[in-house]
Amino acid sequence: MAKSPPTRPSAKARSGETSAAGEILRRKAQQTDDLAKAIPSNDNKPLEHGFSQGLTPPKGVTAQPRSPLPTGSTVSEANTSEKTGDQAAEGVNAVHGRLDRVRADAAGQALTTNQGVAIADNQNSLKYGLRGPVLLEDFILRDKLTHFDHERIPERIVHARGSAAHGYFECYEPLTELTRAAPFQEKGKVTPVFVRFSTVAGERGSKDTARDVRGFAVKFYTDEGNWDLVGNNIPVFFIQDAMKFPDLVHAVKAEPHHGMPQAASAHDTFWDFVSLMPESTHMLMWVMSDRAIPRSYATMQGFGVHTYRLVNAAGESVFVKFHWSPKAGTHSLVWDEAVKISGADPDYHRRDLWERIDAGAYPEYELALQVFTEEQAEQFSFDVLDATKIVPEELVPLRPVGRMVLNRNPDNFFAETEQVAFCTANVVPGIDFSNDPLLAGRIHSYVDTQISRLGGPNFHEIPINAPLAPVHNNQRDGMHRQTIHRGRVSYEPNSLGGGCPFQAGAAQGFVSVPARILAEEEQGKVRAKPEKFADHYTQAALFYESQTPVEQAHIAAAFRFELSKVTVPAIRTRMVASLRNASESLAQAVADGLGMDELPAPLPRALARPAKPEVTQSPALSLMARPGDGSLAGRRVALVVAHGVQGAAAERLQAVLSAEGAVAEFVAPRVGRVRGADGVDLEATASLENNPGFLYDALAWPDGEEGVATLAQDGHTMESLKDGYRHGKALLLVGAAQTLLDMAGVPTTTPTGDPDPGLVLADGEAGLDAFIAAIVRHRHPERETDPPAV
Ligand code: HDE
Repeated sequence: MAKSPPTRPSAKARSGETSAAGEILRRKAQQTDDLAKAIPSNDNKPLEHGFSQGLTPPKGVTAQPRSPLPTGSTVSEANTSEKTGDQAAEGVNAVHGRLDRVRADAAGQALTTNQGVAIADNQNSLKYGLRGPVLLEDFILRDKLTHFDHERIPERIVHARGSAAHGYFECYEPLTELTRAAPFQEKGKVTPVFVRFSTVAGERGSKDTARDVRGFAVKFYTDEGNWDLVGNNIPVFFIQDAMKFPDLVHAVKAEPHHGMPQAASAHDTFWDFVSLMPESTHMLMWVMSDRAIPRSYATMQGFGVHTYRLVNAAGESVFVKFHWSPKAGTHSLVWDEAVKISGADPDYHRRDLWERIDAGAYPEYELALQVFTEEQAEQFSFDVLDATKIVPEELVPLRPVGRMVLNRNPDNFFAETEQVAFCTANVVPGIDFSNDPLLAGRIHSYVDTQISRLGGPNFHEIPINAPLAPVHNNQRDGMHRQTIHRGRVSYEPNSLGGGCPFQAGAAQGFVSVPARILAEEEQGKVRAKPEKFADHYTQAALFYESQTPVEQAHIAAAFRFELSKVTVPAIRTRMVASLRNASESLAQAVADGLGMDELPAPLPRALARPAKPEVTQSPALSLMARPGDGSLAGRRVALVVAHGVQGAAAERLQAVLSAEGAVAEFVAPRVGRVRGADGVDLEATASLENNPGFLYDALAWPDGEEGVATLAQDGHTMESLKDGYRHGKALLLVGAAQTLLDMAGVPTTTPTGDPDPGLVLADGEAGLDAFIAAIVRHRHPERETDPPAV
């Protein structure tokens, strides 16, 4: 094999003059022959056989051309123009790589057609006379309308509604003993990421605050290709086998006859299906918990859900589960609040993500791994290939390995957020799959769906999807191909391209971990599940029993709400019968809520005697287990004011909260200037009408008799105060503002007669400190009653 670097012919040597003499063609022929001779045979062929050879594929046979001549498409490539650009740089595919080359900016530029022809008049169609017919020859009008007519692409079948951001992943320490995956090779190694969060059931234009699972999909642009960790904010799933996914999705989406309800599981078909699929029970617990109504994308966890594998350079593999934990802590909305927000601001989570990043309060998440061996997994009471099961943290602790920071908003929603195509099939050397049957279906499904959603097999060339790592293969053509492949070789093995692109071999390339050896009786084609998959209730009980009483009450209330929307009594009964197998007290609470006089008999269980679980309480499963870093970053506080407020004190309140990282804004009956009683005027950036109080994390009413009197006349004030109280938020009422409490019927003690920890009535610095502490606590559920007293 020739080792010396290829020499490039100078531009002069490649000019038309010389080629006219035939010299260049003669050299091309000579060098092509030399190249072909350098690979006299395919020496790797004998290595393609046998099991052990299969584990360590060899590097492909390759030879270096003497110059770019023999592998080029044409000898005229040195005749460059502004359009062709320079002669192809060897080993480069510029379609991939950084986004700069496709970012467009029209500043200072004239309007053109898609062919780059400047448009003189963008106001009128071309007509025959002022009042005459429009002419077919108006290519400018047709260029514009034709493109417009095709501006939409099919939305995602699930996870249609989403929002995304750019950022990076930073590795804490080398994990080389576990994996050869590029992001984990060095301490401080930074890998760019693009992350898309989503709801599942609703259409693209649906509300953000639906009760639903949230997608948490991360695309790592690693040095060795793209790795997509396409997860959710809930660590388990409804079903165990991909065969059931279309059924699940058909059941949860709007019912097909009338297209309702939008973005909601509270309807007959969903509950009909899940009550007949008892393996859903564990996931139902999570989806009925406040996890399914997160406060923001920055305050929810993420999970890879399936068991994956890590593989080190020696080919040794362990099982792994991936966990993302938000630095800001896990915080959720309450249901009444989520319902109201969906009306006032359907873009609530999208806006929150955008504003946090624009304000520099970057969402941050720590990545932790649960690592265990195949032998350990064999001993667990549950099957790690069953996506309806977690591996409790108490059984296998979390090992933090890095952090992810989202620090840049996309430039263009469509080009990036909409066109990004996540595929569970996208793994890199060092990451591999387990035999989870749900995962297997996903490995097929994502690529398949992108082909129709993004219009063909070349969606990997769309800039947001293109890896930073170079791409070279013999795939060709198809709709919307961007790459202009140089040369005439598009097959392997070859000698005319010097064997390139050559097979990378085991040292550099992706090698699948050889499958686990199966017991003799497991060998053979079969459509069935492993026995442990039949335990449908043990972990549902574990989740429910690990929640705080408030969380349990919210779960019961959510089941009650959802099932009260079910119109078929038999489905309600069936669901309550199923819940009895997970928790008698929950089943009873739900039955009471639905006015059922007696509990139905429990549903028959698929497994009479499930294995004894290792863990029966897991405090880590409570949302309260991750309160966050105690900062106010990203919290929105309404300072409710009207003419006659004490301006200076209100300004100070705003300054202190802002210094703590909160977004504190003046909200008045109308936007604009608010006159302070002390001569200090304020600027209201929102009104109680355009931004109702329930859109804020906390509310404060500064002092000032005249201002308070005005607010007392405004029904929005009372609603804001009542909502703030009902939703458990931190409330500060200073001086005269405290009279509003009585008017709104808001008590100052909790139902048990204790002081309300979220209601701050103190003045001055003490009041401020108490208010900040109350906001950090996020919610004050001590005041909750069911039904709400206020
Ligand atoms: Fe998906 N899923 N899914 N899913 N999923 C899609 O891919 C599918 C599953 C998840 O922000 C689709 O590009 C099957 C589990 C996320 O663009 C589709 C099965 C988990 C996203 C698809 C599952 C997910 C998707 C629709 C059962 C959590 C949004 C459009 C075998 C671990 C990604 C698309 C984004 C999207 C198929 C189950 C997460 C149709 C067949 C389990 C976060 O390919």
